[in-house]
Amino acid sequence: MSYKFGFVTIVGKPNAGKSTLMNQIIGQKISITSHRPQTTRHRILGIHTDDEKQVVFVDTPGIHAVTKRSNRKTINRVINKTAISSIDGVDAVCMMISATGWTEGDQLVLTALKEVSAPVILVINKIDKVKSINDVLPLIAESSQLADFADIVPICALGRMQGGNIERLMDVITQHLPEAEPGFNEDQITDRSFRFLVSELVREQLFRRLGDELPYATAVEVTQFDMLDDKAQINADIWVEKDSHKAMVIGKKGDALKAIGTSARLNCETLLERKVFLELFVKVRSGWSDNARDLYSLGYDEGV
Ligand SMILES: Nc1nc2c(ncn2[C@@H]2O[C@H](COP(=O)(O)OP(=O)(O)OP(=O)(O)O)[C@@H](O)[C@H]2O)c(=O)[nH]1
Ligand SMILES: [Mg+2]
Repeated sequence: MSYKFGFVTIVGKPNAGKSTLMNQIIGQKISITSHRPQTTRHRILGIHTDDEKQVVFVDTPGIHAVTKRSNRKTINRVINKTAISSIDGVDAVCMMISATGWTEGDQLVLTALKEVSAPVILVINKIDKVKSINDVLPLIAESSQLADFADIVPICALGRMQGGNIERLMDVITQHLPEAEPGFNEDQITDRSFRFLVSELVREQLFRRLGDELPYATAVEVTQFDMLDDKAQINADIWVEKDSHKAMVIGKKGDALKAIGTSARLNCETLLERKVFLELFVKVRSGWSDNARDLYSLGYDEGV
């Protein structure tokens, strides 16, 4: 059989498990995840290569309704645009929903997919949340009435259940890939630089550790990145919108910032496979999320 190579975009409402699935398939954390919606802000490629195929997954920010209020923020418009523009010209689309059932948010994603010519595979995620696979059968039946999906595959992206059915999903995806030579080097797993991935690993901890709305008002910029043979020295700025946010990110006696720094550093060490010295600085930059130039400098380079 000849080699297959193609692009597959993963879309879905915020929190569906898109980034978790991509990391599970690639076997490394290249896209950050958290229990909060709208964790992913950028399009990130994850490249899976084996003897038969190379599949380039495109992880996208969750597509969400833009209300009058949120539409005022440039970042919200950019995030939806990033997700929708990532569907163009790919070989297949994986649309993720949760095994707990269809929601208004999922319907919105389905509407965004209406004009798509590529086959859409419906991925029903989080099947560990239902008692038995039989409980997913009505949802499969309901879903097949809603749209003409190329296939419907229930999975557990966390890999908590044996197999989690991800192998089957890969088989289904492979059926839709064209025969072609690989487009990327076999050891390349993403299109993003280490510098970018490190800034994301810091942002992941902000999303996991800070309460309420605060994570959404933060961004991370790596200001120094020195990779030596046996260690890396990395400095990063955490941008916040106001002084009160700065105090919260730092925490009592610096506790919060310390915990954020320790977890991010450990993840950086796994990624870079060397000892990491990570210094974090919290800076107030009011209005960054609404300023096109600031967004551009943070890598939100899609159609600002
Ligand atoms: N129980 C369970 N939880 C899951 C599964 N897959 C993902 N999750 C959890 O769902 C939450 C959201 O996962 P993400 O991968 O960040 O979701 P996402 O779709 O990338 O979200 P956005 O980037 O915000 O659009 C995290 O807390 C994951 O641990 C699964 O199969 N089972
Ligand atoms: Mg994500």
